[in-house]
Amino acid sequence: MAAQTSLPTLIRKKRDGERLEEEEIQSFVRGVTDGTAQQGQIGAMLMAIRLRGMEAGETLALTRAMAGSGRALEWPPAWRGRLVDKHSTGGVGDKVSLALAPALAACRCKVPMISGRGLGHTGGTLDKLEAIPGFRVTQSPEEMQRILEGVGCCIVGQSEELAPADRVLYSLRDVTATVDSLPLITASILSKKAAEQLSALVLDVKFGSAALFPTLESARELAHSLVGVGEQLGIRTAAVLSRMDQPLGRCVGNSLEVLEALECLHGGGPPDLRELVTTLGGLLLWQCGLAEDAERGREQLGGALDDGSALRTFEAMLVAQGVSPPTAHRLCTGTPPQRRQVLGEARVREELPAPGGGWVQAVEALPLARVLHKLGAGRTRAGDPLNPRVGAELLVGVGDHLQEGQPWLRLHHEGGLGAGGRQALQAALRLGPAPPPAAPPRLAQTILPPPGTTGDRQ
Ligand code: IUR
Repeated sequence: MAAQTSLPTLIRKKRDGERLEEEEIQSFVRGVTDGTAQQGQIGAMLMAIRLRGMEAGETLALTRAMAGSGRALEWPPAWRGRLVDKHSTGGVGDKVSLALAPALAACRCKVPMISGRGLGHTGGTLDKLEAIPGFRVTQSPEEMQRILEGVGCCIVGQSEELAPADRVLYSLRDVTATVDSLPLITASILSKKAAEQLSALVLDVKFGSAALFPTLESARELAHSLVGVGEQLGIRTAAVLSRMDQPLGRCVGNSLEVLEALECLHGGGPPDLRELVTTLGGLLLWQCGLAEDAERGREQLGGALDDGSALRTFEAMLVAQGVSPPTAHRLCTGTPPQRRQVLGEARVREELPAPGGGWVQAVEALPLARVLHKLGAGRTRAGDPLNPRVGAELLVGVGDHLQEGQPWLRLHHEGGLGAGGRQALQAALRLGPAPPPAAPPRLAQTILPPPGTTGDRQ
């Protein structure tokens, strides 16, 4: 019987390129969850999957088994069809969730958003929110339900009980060079979303020099895998392929990104941020049947940013998650200096002069993020502390003209930016003798499931 097949036999089977049966995958995940599988065995299986790949049916079975390894969230039946979430594969300056979750809630969705922390050069939504004094990312499922009843959205960390097999596999992938595996990424992301019992999900799959996947083609392959498996799980799933060579918006660093998300929640902020927020939200409103199509959904979402309802929802979410009402109110409705005062500022603010004159061709996200990381904005290992006040504001955009010596970047730090850091930052600014050609759009493509494929269309 497959269920009794020993782990070495399963590993050998995958190693030799054979297809694993559903029960065999379940048996592997059971071993991962109950601790009977040895770390070496898990690592070997991960590498076999990384090298041999998985068919769509195997990936679906792995996702289901991982989702079933822990508790599933439960929601009142009246919310069916309106439970939504967004997942991003990680970028620089990505503060989309902070504006998107409350804007969706203001449009009558229920948003139990489960987010992550930053690692390496990419930022994490939980770290951004923790820049706000008092904000608590740890909430029990019961607390989440209470917040969704009163406010409509919450943004929380992954609890121990949700898809525990993913926690084990993800930490081992990091140390076994098996992170970049399509079936493993798909199962990891979607197992948590399946346990969230969502109606609809939108994925922001990033590509480019500062993304997990460098090319559009590789990101598209992941998006198709995610959309296909998501639909098989009964979640209406769509993906947007978005470029990640340059930071999203003008600010990078946790406190600065909160401030920029607030600008978006006030109906302003950088156009690329608003475009991504409204596109992702518009797709979700359409998938839920709350908008006739994605374009109307986008307008509706934009309306919630413009009329103050998304901002009021954000303020209510902050209070529900531990921020004192006066602090939340001051942050959301105060003047820009009052908002900055709530979050506090780094000791040093330093403007970098352009090393020469010319037209801005690009500002590269990866070197910028790496320098900020060294200055304390990011973490190298899970659990490392970080300084939310460290960050950078771009003072120019692509297509602007700069004179030599004109400031192009304002850095916020606590000291310690040496000559090497300054040099690395200057290299992030690419200048040319003529205006750049029209930039390719940040949003390259939307991937939708073929019509009529979702199992559960309530
Ligand atoms: N985020 C996840 O939740 N899982 C993954 O495998 C990756 C990002 I890569």
